[in-house]
Amino acid sequence: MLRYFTAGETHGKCLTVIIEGMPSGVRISLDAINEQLARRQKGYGRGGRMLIEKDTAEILSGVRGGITLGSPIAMKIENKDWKNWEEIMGTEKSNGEKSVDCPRPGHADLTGGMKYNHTDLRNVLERASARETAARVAVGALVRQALEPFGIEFLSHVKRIGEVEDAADVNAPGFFENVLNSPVGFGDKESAQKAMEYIDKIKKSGESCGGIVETIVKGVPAGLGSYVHYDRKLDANLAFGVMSVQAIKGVEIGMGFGASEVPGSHVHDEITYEGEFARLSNNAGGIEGGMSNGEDIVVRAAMKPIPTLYNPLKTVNIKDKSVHKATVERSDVCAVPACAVVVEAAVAFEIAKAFLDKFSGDCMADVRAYYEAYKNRIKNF
Ligand code: EPS
Repeated sequence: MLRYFTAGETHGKCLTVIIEGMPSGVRISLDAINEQLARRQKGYGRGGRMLIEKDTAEILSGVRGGITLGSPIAMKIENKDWKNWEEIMGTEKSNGEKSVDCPRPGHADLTGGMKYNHTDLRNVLERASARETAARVAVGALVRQALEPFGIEFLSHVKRIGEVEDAADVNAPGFFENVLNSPVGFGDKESAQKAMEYIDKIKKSGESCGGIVETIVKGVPAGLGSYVHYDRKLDANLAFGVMSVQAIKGVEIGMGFGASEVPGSHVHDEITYEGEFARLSNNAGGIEGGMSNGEDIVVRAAMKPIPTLYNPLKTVNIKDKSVHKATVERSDVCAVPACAVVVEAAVAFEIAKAFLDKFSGDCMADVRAYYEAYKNRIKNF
């Protein structure tokens, strides 16, 4: 079973991940991982931290000569900002400076402090921070390399930033090229301009903003996940993976909440057969009965505005219980384009996990043999 751990504080020395369950024989490109890490750092509305960092992963184990060994893979991403925090965040010694007493509404600060009995809320925010998503992007970028030989690809884009929606059609030619070149991850240039003006306005008023991101997975064979037991359902596992990303408040598959508003004939995708089974539409977002059905998998996620507001909300000081303004930590005004990359990575992990569960093998040769046999069998179904 594919699984991973992450460790690391936002101003600690580094982020670390261990991935267990990758078969041997997967060709790994470190450049491809670093490309995804660089994508995560971009986007209009990001804060000062991204000017300090230049995230790159180092593979420490489990890979030899660019090929996985089947053993656990460890990776490290250094925090360049660490040199400014060594005295405060040192694991041996800390001078206790920059302590946080005034929890930010919407952040993990208050409840995390109560739960772990921290009198300095920095101990919470250091780990709850979305800095951890760099580690998750590295994981997604690594595990998807096991799927690439099978033609599975992941695409993502931003659908909305605050009140501005992308007017472009996702199926229009060149859409994803435009997205890659857009500072807000939109396909339509005019909408992108409006989104940037909106972010400027939000920034000026000391606010932050959220948005909606979408990931599309192409080339997934029918039959990943299962209807037989709740914890094997692919949509349930995708929702878990995506919902666990910092600041995500909603997840939809395909038509999602929209499916509740119209009659069944406007929702369910009619089945055809021309040499193979297909659907005439894809309102199900590629998943029926907890299983991939061979169509594109479409996952959308809603990100709330980041809780750090430069014009802070009211809160209570945990030491003397006096009314205060929330702590202002350096932050992003808008991290929605980055969130699209993180959600894509979370989806990539869940799809890789389901794929390697279905075509389980210790080495890629076994995975490939099982995949081919299965594809041949269902072709004649
Ligand atoms: C982030 C790094 C953090 C934040 C942000 C995401 O760095 P710093 O705290 O040093 O500015 O910029 O995280 C949050 C806004 C948050 O609330 O968690 C990153 O690497 O993406």
